[in-house]
Amino acid sequence: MAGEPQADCLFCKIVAGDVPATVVRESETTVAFRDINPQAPTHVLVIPRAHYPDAASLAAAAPEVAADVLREAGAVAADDKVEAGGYRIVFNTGSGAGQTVFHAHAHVLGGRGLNWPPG
Ligand code: DGP
Repeated sequence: MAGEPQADCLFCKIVAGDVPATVVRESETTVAFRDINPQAPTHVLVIPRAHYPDAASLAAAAPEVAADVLREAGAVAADDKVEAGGYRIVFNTGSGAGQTVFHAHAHVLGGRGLNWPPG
């Protein structure tokens, strides 16, 4: 069921503390941690504590939590002091777009020049 922890979900395991991660921020509804394979000097994932498979399903089921994810993404950029240089918030949605973990997450990327369009 949407929102319920999934036994086979890596990010649910990070939320539960069963898989270690470098957590940089926590809120009542979200956890932010550094990506294991960083693509920029700042590369942090912000996830809802509850399980939703992607950003669209999160926004449909729990729009207030989707807003929390965005607010925390901005806070990560401020904490890492990458606001001034510009940063990117990315939600890969679907395997064709590069989504590999099907627990909604925002990538926060910054600290280097970011090209457009992305690859
Ligand atoms: P995506 O491809 O958009 O689904 O992004 C998933 C990201 O998750 C990818 O950038 C790598 C990251 N990732 C995968 N496994 C782990 C892990 O065990 N720990 C951490 N911190 N990040 C992970």
